[in-house]
Amino acid sequence: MKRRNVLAGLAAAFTAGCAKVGESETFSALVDGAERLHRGAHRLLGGRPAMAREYSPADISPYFRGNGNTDIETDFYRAHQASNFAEWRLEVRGLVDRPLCLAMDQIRALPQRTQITRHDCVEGWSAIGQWTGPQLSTILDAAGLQEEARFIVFRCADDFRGVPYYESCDLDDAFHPQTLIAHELNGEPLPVRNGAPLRLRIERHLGYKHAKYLTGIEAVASLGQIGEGQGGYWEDRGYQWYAGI
Ligand SMILES: Nc1nc2c(c(=O)[nH]1)N[C@H]1C(S)=C(S)[C@@H](COP(=O)(O)O)O[C@H]1N2
Ligand SMILES: [Mo]
Repeated sequence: MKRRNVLAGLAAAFTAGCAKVGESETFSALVDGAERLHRGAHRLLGGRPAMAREYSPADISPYFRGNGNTDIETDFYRAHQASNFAEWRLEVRGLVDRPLCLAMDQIRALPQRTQITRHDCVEGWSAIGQWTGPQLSTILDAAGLQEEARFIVFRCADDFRGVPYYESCDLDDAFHPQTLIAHELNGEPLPVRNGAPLRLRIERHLGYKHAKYLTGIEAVASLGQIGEGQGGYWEDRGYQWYAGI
């Protein structure tokens, strides 16, 4: 898909985030801004270019188990589940020129990537699955990262005993071609246990980095003020932030 078509699709999502609806700029302003700030391809040249191994359809695990939280017992989540997540929104905010409020249809209308990868959990299990969704870089380019942005924080709908789950990554991983906002597993909408309706795929990293139940993406200059300051729910409890594999 041509870049301009992508941005045309996203123009409607530019509403200064999910809280305030109805403030939209002209389409041309959006295109100009996004092209000026396009930088994904350049970042990869200096970063960690290696791709995670991709597998063939025959390798797909018959059942992709759920781990950590595998359901959310809140009225918020139950209401979205009852309507098949048709009204779910992904808010893109923080150090961006154009905060976005992305509807599921808009996320599905972006250029999609499908990849078959192996998920490795520190608890000692692995599974191979096929994931589909837009690359995170497409969404970040549309929002326009500001110069001060250094990390992307992923906000989730679930918590453990009232402490919200969250994750984060640096810009090399955020713009990596295999970093997806996935809405399908094995060709079907994500099951609830695997993070319906949206979850991060950040291949080359351990399982806990792959934030499920995504509600927001936030560009920040530092992780110090978020959660306990270590960059993720499990990182705040002693796990490594750069959980590379
Ligand atoms: N929001 C959220 N994301 C999460 C978790 C969680 O509990 N909540 N668990 C993590 C862990 S430890 C793993 S191994 C994977 C599990 O993904 P799965 O449930 O699709 O197998 O999700 C990760 N992302
Ligand atoms: Mo895990």
